[in-house]
Amino acid sequence: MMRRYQVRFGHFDDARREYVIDRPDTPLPWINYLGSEAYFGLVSNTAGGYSFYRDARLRRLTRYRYNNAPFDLGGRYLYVRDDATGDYWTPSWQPTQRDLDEYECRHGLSYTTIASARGGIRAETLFFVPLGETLEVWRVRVTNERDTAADLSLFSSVEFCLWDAQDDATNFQRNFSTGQVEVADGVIYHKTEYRERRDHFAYFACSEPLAGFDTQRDTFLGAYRGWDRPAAVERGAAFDSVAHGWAPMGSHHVKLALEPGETREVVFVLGYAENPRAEKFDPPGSQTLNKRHVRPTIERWLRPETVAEGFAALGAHWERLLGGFQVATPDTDTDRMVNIWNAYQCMVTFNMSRSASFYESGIGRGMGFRDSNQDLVGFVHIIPERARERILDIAATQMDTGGAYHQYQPLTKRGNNDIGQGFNDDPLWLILGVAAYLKETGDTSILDEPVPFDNVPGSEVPLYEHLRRSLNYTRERLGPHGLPLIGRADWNDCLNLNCFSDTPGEPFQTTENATGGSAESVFIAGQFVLAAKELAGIADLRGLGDEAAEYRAAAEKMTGTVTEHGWDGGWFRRAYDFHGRPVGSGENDEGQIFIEPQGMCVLGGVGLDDGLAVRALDSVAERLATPHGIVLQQPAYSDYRIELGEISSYPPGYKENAGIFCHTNPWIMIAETMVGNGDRAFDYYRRINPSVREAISEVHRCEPYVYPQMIAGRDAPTHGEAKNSWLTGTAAWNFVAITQWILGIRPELTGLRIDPVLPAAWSGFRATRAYRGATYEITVQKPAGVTGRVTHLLVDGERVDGTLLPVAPAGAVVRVEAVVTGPAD
Ligand code: BGC
Ligand code: IFM
Repeated sequence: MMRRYQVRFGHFDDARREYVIDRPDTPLPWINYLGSEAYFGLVSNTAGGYSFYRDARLRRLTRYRYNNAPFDLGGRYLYVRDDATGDYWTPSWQPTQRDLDEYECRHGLSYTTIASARGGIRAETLFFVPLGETLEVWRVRVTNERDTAADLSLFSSVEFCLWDAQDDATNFQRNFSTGQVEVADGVIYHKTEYRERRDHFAYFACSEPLAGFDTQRDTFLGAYRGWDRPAAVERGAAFDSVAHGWAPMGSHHVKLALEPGETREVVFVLGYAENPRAEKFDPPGSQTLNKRHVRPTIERWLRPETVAEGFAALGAHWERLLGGFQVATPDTDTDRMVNIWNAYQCMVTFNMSRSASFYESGIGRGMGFRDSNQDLVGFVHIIPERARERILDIAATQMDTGGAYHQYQPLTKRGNNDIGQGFNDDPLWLILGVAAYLKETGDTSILDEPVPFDNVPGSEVPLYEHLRRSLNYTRERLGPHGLPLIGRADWNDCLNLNCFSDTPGEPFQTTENATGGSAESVFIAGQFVLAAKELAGIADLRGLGDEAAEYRAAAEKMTGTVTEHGWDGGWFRRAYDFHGRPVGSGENDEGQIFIEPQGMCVLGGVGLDDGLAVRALDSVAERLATPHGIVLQQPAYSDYRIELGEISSYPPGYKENAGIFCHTNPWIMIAETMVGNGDRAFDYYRRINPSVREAISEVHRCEPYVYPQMIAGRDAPTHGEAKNSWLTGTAAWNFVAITQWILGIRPELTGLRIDPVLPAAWSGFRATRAYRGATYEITVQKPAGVTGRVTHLLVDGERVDGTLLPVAPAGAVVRVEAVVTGPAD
């Protein structure tokens, strides 16, 4: 299939909450995620992708090859063979790429279907992970649409990863000899390392009697062959191979004789199991797998009724999750992102942090301290109890100094030092994450939960004490201007300002000098002001009035410092480098203005009273905004500069060097609402909204249903091209920007506020919002052309002055009407 030039590669089916891809050769693999609790998988529109249990690095079930072409190669491939002619193909198009007469992939909420037809044989596969299970189901329906009978073969295939994906990708000399499988009653068990330190295995089962199986990849494929022409499929018979070392895989061969018009359903189940230590061997001392306890699960999920019920339960689950917040605005792109895709992406980022996508390897990173706190800001209203658990997990990795590991491993929940420590913004995000949780739930009991430092038993203190230490961490680390020390970096991982060297041209950076260096961050200053005010509100809730006043005073003082040393005349400076020179200043030849402090300082309230905020935001509009979104800084660095670090290592227009780093854009949207500019806020919102950008899919190239981390900036030859889709804080922050600030439905510590800042052209909107057990049916009216704010609410017909809703009893359904009044635009 040669690619035709075209703008779109599919369409949204909002009623079914699906994105429908109608040709397989999308500009890049367009993917989806399976699973939402412990067992996860990635699946592309051509069935590429892999699966893991809890931890993409330590419990990888199926193998993925990094930097492959295309980059989703390796997957859940099914092969259909017409046994009369020997013609064979993959209904997912990849990897055989044989022409298909029809093709349709539907990515839905935690499931994907791929349907296609060739030569009168239709195959439709549904992939999903049932709730509460550690397995995935593939339900394949094969239909003979010919007017003659068809003798077909169906082959499944997965390649097993040898569990620790890092080791699997590097330690071949060992791993070529460790692979072990067992085939019993038609089920393929992958049990490599079952005998040693771990006690787990994978199973791959099929609902039909088998004509054969394979478990050794190179037998199945044949020598010098790839997944596009496996020998077993080509000859129409499996080899019944049993892997001893090399590359264990799983393949079932099923024969299907279909009458004209007949459909057969075949179910495959791929799962993960652990044995209690005592039952490891069966009988004790032998090397036979104890598989008794998984047989009932396997048998249950191979039954079509169980699959149908499990899939219906998944749909009901998502209906419950999303039903608590739905909006109807004049803008379809807004509605579908808020109601479906943005919320869904928040859930995926919450589960994955930045670990596993087609841009993140799953072996490079665990859960980010900073990232995971921000992810829950967008997700907390969907499953507050999981947000609670996450907060406690994150806080338990914090040091008693208030400092943080930058990342922790999801399986062990222990901090890892892969990237190191000393990102000085990290601790403050914990305050912001906890504040978001409290605003949503009102559950102050979390503050008294005993939480250890660095997971050391016996070191437990109430969570509230962790928050105090987070704030103090910044206060104890101020630089020459009284601004917070940046450490290794702040939110911008690539701004490494303590990168100094005794030898010109030689980078020299150790954790010690990086954290102890003297470079300062105006971004952290803004974040500190925000966090100190949040913590003051939390202290008030605990009746600690004096402490709250002290935090407010600290916020005030830092505001003064920012105004004195962080203001450049038209915008907020970004930082001071190790040598005390400003970064993000008109004094610089490049990198004169950065987006992050303009957003974060205004979010903290800096500049709202004295007009600095408005001036900073005007500078953003003039210097940083492009039709594809707002770039991170300007002018881009044209060369590497040792005193700035990694940021200057990117070519101009990419990533942190003046790319459109989407995560930062919603901070500006929020800031614009704070100064009352709904038109600008919403305009910025639409510039990076993936649904809006669907119309330019051949430029944007990434999935049109989720946010990417980055869109190439104006200095890049590929301006407008997206990269790093899915795992980005953009998801959470855009959700917050549109729902809490533009639509203005904003949880606060004392209740829900309704304070929209809308585009002038809108004539209002409606929303349903579940909040602390009650449901609010909200109508906001606004004459088109008017700008302004809501001054009072009608709550079940009763007037309430201001914009804060009284908290209703759990179970209540409350009608809220709000009218925007103000000047004509
Ligand atoms: C940035 C990368 C950077 C990495 C270093 C990421 O968040 O986007 O550009 O190399 O962090 O930690
Ligand atoms: O802030 C970081 C984030 O933690 C990971 N992705 C890139 C961002 C900016 O550097």
